[in-house]
Amino acid sequence: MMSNKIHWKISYIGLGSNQDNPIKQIKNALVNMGKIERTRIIKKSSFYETEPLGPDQQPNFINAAVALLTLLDPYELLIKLQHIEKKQKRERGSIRWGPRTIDLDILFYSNVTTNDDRLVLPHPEIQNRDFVLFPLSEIAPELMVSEHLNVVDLLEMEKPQNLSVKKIKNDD
Ligand code: A4P
Ligand code: MG
Repeated sequence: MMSNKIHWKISYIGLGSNQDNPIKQIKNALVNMGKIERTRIIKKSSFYETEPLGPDQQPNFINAAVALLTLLDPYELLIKLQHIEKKQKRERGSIRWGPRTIDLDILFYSNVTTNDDRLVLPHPEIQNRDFVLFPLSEIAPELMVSEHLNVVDLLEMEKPQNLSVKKIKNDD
């Protein structure tokens, strides 16, 4: 009777929004991610208000991170996340330019490394982005990002751009 072959994998997802009520967008994305089949959210970070990386003339972002356990493979998970992005963009009409309502990036999927047109794992910019490292440090401080450096080590290092990241009060 002990023949179950299920293999839950841990994955870390970065969430970002700077348009159309970003806090609401992140909350909606968390609800939607909670409904992904064969997947469970096991940890959630606080929300952070972060200065935009990239074009200056855009609102601050709200960023957060979650840990998932999933039976989906990385590409299946990516498709589910893209469905959520699509759903949350469609609800407020289609602005083609400018900031995004919701961005869901797979930061890590177990110890998988890939580099193709659809998916790059681990996400290649983690170490340069305090808006990813701060939320990640709450849910996975010891996670090794490069061969020798974990999330907390990287958080302490100087970044090319010194963009502000502030934890915000969360009402839930
Ligand atoms: N893709 C490849 N690897 C991955 C992965 N690990 N996770 C592909 C998710 N998607 C991945 O994504 C473009 C393509 O990346 C997808 O088709 C997917 O197959 P996208 O979400 O359509 O485009 P994007 O996210 O706008 O592009 P890009 O270049 O990934 O932007 P970034 O790096 O995500 O940056 N400033 C602050 N403060 N906070 C932010 O969250 N985010 C961005 C967007 C810029 N500045 C920011 C923030
Ligand atoms: Mg993205």
